[in-house]
Amino acid sequence: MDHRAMVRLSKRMSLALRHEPGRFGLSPDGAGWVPLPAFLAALRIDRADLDAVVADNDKQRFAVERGPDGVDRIRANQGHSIPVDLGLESVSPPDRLYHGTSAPALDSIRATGLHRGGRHHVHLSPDVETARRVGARRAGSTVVLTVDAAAMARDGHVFHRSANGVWLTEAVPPRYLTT
Ligand code: HQG
Repeated sequence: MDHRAMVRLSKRMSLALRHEPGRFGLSPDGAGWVPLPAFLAALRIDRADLDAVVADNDKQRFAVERGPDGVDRIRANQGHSIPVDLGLESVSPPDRLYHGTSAPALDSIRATGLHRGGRHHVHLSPDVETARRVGARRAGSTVVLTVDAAAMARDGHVFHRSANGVWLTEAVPPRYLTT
C-alpha cells in the first residue's frame, strides 16, 4: 500500500470505529472494541493491510490487542462520537497544554471557551507544534491557544490522556485560555 492508500484506509477505519460502525454492520462493545475478524470482513481488508495502518499511523489512532476471549480486537484510541467508555483514568496534567484552532473560531472561543462538539472531550496537545498541526486542518490562519491546565486541575477539572498522548477534558472555560 502506498501512503495515500494508507491514509484513505485509516480514515475509513476511523469512521467505522469512532462514528458510524452501523454503516459497516459493526457494533463495538461498551469500551469501543470490535473483534478483528468481523472488522476485517466489514472493511474488506486483510490483516497485513490493517497491521500496516495500525503500525505506521502518524498518531497511533488505533489499538489492537488480544481480547479476554482469545480473539484479537481493535478500537480507536480516542475521538469517538458514538458513546464509548474508554476506561481512561484521570491524570494530573502538565501545567500548560495547547489547542490549535483557526482564527475565525477565536471570537466564539473567547466568549464561550472550548467545547467538545461532536466528540466526547475537548482535545488538547502537549506541545505547540502538535497543536499547530491540529489547527492547520481548519480553513483560515492557524492559532495556538495556551491552556492553563494547572489552574484547571486546581479548580477541579478532570483530565485524561489517551493511549496516543492526546489530553482530554470536558470543556475549557475562557478564563483558562490565552492566545
Ligand atoms: C473548535 C484530530 C468555535 C475547535 C486532531 C476545533 C485532534 C470552537 C473544532 C483531534 C469552539 C472542533 C481533535 C467554540 C471548540 N467556538 N469553535 N466555542 N470550541 N471549537 O475536530 O481539537 O485525526 O472536533 O477549536 O489531530 O480540532 O481525528 O477537534 O477547531 O487530535 O485522530 O471546534 O482530531 O485527530 O474540531 O481535533 P474537532 P480538534 P484525528
